[in-house]
Amino acid sequence: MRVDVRAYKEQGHLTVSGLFSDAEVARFRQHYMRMRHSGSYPGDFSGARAEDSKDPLKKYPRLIHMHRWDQLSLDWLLDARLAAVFRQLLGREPLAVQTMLYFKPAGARGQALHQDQYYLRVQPGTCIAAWMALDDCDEENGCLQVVPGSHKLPLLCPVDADTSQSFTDVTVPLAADMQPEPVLMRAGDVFFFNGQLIHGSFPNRSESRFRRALIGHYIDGAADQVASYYHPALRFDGSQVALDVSEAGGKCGVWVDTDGSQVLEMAGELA
Ligand SMILES: O=C(O)CCC(=O)C(=O)O
Repeated sequence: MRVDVRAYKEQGHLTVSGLFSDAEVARFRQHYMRMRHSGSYPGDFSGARAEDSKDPLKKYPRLIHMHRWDQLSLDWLLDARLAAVFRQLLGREPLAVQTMLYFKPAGARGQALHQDQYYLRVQPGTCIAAWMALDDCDEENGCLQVVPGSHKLPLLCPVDADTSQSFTDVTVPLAADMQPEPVLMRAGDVFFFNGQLIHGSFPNRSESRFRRALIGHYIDGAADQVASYYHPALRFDGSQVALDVSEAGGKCGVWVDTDGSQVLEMAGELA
């Protein structure tokens, strides 16, 4: 299957429709619902302000790094179809570092706009995500939102997020002419996006619909450093790669008004 590499490079994202079948998606849904209902796992995270007992994410916290202890998750993370898309988009296979499962039940908060590289701190290069919809997603159930082309920006300095809308507590400010756009997807579609792309999601406003997603995070195949939380990195054959831990800190961008327009100045320091 050929994918539109030019669109990916221009926009910083690309949807590959129907990459996984209905039967596979049904199996993933059943597998992760069973996993969620049968206990708690390292890294379960229901978010900032999670003390609110009515928060739906209390019952459905995000799962993380399941590939470290769940074979189905590892098999998906290293699936040959994902590798084939990556080879086209990047010219080589990346290294796999993370899985996550977002359940996002009805009424759940979203995740404020952010850049993944803020967390992964890949050097050199950046990260890339494969975000697979396990339910059809649209604005009602809190689909992904992205700012097309924003992958060309450096890391922006984070500010506090509104935790009534987001289960994470940091976000990035947008310039006045930047607007997030919804990413409408069918279950089984996979959305690939660059680690600098500004993205996130709004709350699930539906009465009863889940918006489940299986997410893989990968890093540039030539990278030699990533933040410690993401070790070990894996090749697509499952073997581990020894990388260094990237340093915290570095410069980040802030929007500054200059003669009526906003420009980005690298005036801030990352924590
Ligand atoms: O699924 C969402 O709502 C946000 C996911 C996300 O931000 C990510 O995978 O980095």
